[in-house]
Amino acid sequence: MSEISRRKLITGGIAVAAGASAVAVAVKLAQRHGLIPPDAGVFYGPGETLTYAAQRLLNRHAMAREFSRDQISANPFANEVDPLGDEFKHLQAANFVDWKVTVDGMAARPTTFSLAEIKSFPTNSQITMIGCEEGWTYIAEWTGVPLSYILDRVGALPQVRYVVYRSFQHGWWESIDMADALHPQTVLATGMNGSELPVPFGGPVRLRVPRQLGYKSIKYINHLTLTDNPKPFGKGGTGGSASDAGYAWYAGI
Ligand SMILES: Nc1nc2c(c(=O)[nH]1)N[C@H]1C(S)=C(S)[C@@H](COP(=O)(O)O)O[C@H]1N2
Ligand SMILES: [Mo]
Repeated sequence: MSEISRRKLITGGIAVAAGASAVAVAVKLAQRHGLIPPDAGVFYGPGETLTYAAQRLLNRHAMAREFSRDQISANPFANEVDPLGDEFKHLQAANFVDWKVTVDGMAARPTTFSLAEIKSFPTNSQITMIGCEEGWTYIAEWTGVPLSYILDRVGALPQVRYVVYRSFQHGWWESIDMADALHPQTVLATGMNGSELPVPFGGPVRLRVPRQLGYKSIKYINHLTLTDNPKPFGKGGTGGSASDAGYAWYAGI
């Protein structure tokens, strides 16, 4: 069973056990605390909101499970991506020296960083599992600069509530709230299993969000925007390309 259908079952189970009125109360509580995912009321109903709110009230600081080095998958599976195009090939041929990551939006010091700058920042490493909504998983070690460091560096303003992150690959983008953006395991990864992050796995830069399903770990990151509202981004008003396509915006695991 895929992670998403498993999650639906669990959510459904909670809703049935609690009864519809208890769900309504929980949704009111969630509203009071501002714990409403951007896609609420679009494709997903109170059940999804409840999952998100429960996670945020109970698990805000929880860490994604970390594994030992001997549990790293021998043959990690890189999900196929659409062709990356000539511009990407040129950047790759030059070892990505001209790769840039722009950070803009609600920041005191919006900045465009070179890949070399990103790599010069303090890093941490984590051995975590990535799981696709289609059911497969693998375990790897990712190394990168915590997103919180980048936010600090550009002077994120207090009103920032979401980080929108976009891929060089047109149409691939997501957003996360501050609980995930400031989480110590959320990193702009440039390394994997002790080497440079390979292109099939999102090199040169991927946002690794280990507390959510794989589709939130966008590859080929070149643009971050700090905002108080991710809805105007993209076409569907749900805060991400996966949620615009009908998956949950909050894909916590
Ligand atoms: N730019 C970009 N990022 C992406 C994707 C993609 O096709 N393009 N696929 C997503 C999906 S659906 C999953 S499950 C993971 C897969 O990660 P992997 O290739 O390391 O297995 O990457 C995510 N990030
Ligand atoms: Mo996926």
